[in-house]
Amino acid sequence: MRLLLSGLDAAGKTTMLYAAKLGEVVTTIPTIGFNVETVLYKNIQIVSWDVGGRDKIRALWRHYYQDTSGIAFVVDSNDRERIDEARVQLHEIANEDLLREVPVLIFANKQDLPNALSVKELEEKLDVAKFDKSQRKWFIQPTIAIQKKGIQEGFQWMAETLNPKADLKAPITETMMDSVTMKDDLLSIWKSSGLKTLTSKFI
Ligand SMILES: Nc1nc2c(ncn2[C@@H]2O[C@H](COP(=O)(O)OP(=O)(O)OP(=O)(O)O)[C@@H](O)[C@H]2O)c(=O)[nH]1
Ligand SMILES: [Mg+2]
Repeated sequence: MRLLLSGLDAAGKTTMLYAAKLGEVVTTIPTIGFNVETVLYKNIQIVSWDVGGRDKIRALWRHYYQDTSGIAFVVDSNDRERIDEARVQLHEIANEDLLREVPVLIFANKQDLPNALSVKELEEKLDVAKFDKSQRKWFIQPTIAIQKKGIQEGFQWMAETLNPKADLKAPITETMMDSVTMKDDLLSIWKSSGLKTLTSKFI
C-alpha cells in the first residue's frame, strides 16, 4: 500500500516524516534531479516529494499514482499568501485520473504560529467542498510537525479509512445506493421522449 505525501515546498513534509517516527527516511534523487523521500511503515510506503518537482517529470508521478491508496497533503497554515497556490495544487493532484477516488488527508500544519488559518478557514480556502463526499473521503487534521503533534492522529484516520474491515456495512450501503441511482437514471432516460420514440420502434 502506498501513500503519497505532497504539498508546497516548506509546508513541513520532511519534518512530518521524521516526526512521525515511522521508520528511517530515505532520500533519493532520481536522475531528473529532485528529492523523493520514502518511509516504510509496516506494509505502507509513504512517498513524498514537493510539487515543484512534479512538472519536471509528470511521467514519474503517474508511475507512483498507480498503486497509491491515499493522498496526504501538507499545508503551511500560516502561509496565507500561498494558500491559493496550495489549493490549486491540491485539486490538481486529487483530480488526477488514477487518484480521483482515493481518500485525501490534509495536514493543517504550523498551527503553533499566531497567524495560522484555522481548520474551518482552511476548509473554505482550500475549497474542499469541491470534493464529492459520496465519491471520496477527506479529512483535515491540525498539526504542529515540529512538536510532533497531530501526525499520528492524521495517519490513524487514513489507516481506518483505507481498512475495509473498519466498516463492513459500507460496501453494502453503496451497492444499494448504486442500484437506486441506476434505477432513477434508467427511469429518467425512459421518461425522456427521445428514448420512448426510439423504443417504440422496437416494441
Ligand atoms: N513553526 C513551525 N514550523 C514548522 C512546522 N513544521 C515544519 N516547520 C518548519 O518549516 C520549514 C520547512 O519544513 P520542511 O519539513 O523542510 O518542509 P518541506 O515540505 O519538506 O519542504 P521542501 O522539502 O522544500 O519541499 C522548516 O524550517 C521546519 O522546521 C510547524 O509545525 N511549525
Ligand atoms: Mg522536504
